[in-house]
Amino acid sequence: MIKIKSSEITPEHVYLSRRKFLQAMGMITGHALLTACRGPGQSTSMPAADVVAPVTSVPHETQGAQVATKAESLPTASAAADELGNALTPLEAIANYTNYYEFSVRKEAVAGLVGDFETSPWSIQVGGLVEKPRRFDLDDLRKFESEERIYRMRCVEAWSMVIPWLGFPLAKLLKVVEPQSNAKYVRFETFYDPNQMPGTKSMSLPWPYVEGLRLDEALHDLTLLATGLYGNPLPVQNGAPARLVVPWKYGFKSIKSIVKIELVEYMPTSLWMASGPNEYGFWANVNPDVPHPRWSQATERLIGENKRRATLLFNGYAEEVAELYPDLDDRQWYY
Ligand SMILES: Nc1nc2c(c(=O)[nH]1)N[C@H]1C(S)=C(S)[C@@H](COP(=O)(O)O)O[C@H]1N2
Ligand SMILES: [Mo]
Repeated sequence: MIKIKSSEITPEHVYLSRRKFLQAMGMITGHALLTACRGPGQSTSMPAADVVAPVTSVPHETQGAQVATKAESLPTASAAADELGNALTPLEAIANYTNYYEFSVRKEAVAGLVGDFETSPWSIQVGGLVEKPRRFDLDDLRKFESEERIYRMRCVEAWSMVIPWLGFPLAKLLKVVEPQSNAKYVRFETFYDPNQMPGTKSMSLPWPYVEGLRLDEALHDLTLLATGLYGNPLPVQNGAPARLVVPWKYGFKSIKSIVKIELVEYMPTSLWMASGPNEYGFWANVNPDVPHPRWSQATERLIGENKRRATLLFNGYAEEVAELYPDLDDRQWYY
C-alpha cells in the first residue's frame, strides 16, 4: 500500500497546487449555462463488457456518432491541457462515448437516445440534516459563479479522458443549506423517469442511480457541481443540467442529472453497492495497486491514445486529497 504523509500537506501547499488546476483566470459567469443543451449529442456488473473487450477505436471514429455542438457553439477552453500536460479530450469523444445506464449500456448509443430528455425546468432538492433545506432551480444554480476546471476522468473500466468542466465547488451550495453537526455523509440521486430513460426498462438495476460521499469529501474544493463543459452547457448525455465531478475517484461516483441531495448521518448505499457489492464499494478512490476483482487498475487507456499509460494514485490528485484519508486502509480503495 502506498503511504502518504498527510502531515506534509499544508493548506498553502494545497492552495498553490490547486492554482495549477484553475486554468481559467477570468471567471465565467454561469449565466449562459444551464440552458438545456439539446445537443445530440445483463448483469449487475457495470463495466465488464468494456474491459473484456478493450476499447480499440476512439469514440469519434464511431460510425453514425453525432456531434454534441453545432457551429455556433464551438468548443472553447482556456487551456489545451491539464496541469500534467495531458491534452484535452476532444468534445466529440466526451459527448459520444458516455456511461449513462439510464439510457443505454452502450456508450456509443447514449448520445443518440437523449433527444427527448427534458432538462428544463429542473430543480435540485437539498435537504436532510441541514438547517435550511431548499430547492434550487436553474436560476438559483446560475447564481453560483462558474469556473473552469480541467480534470482527468478515470472510469473504473480503465479508460480515461481529460475534460474542461464548467461548474462550481459543491461546498458553496452545501454552505447555503447549513449542514447540521450530525451530518456525516451526502447522498445524491439522479432523475428517474422510465418513459424518458429507455435503459432503465432494459437494465434491471435498483434505480434511481444513487451515489454518496463523506461530508468532508463533498466539501473538498476539487468536488464540483458541473453545469457545462468546453465553455457550453453540459450535453444531456454528460449529465445535464448538473452533475457531480469527483476527479480522484472512479467515474461512477460522478453522478449525473442530480435531482436530490440529502445530508445524512450514515453511509448511503449507492446503486452500485446495492447491485454489485463485491465489485463496487463506497470509497472508489483511484489506486493502481488495488485491482478490481476482475481486472487490473495499474494502467488505463486515455481516450484518443493507443498506448496504455500508468494509472496514478488518486488519479493524480494525491497532493490535494490524501489529507482526507489519514487512516488509509483497504476499505477506502474497495470498490
Ligand atoms: N446517473 C448516472 N450517472 C453516472 C453514470 C450512469 O450510468 N448514470 N455513469 C457513471 C460512470 S460509470 C462514469 S465513468 C461517468 C461518465 O461520465 P461521462 O459520460 O460524462 O464521461 O458518469 C458516471 N455517472
Ligand atoms: Mo465508469
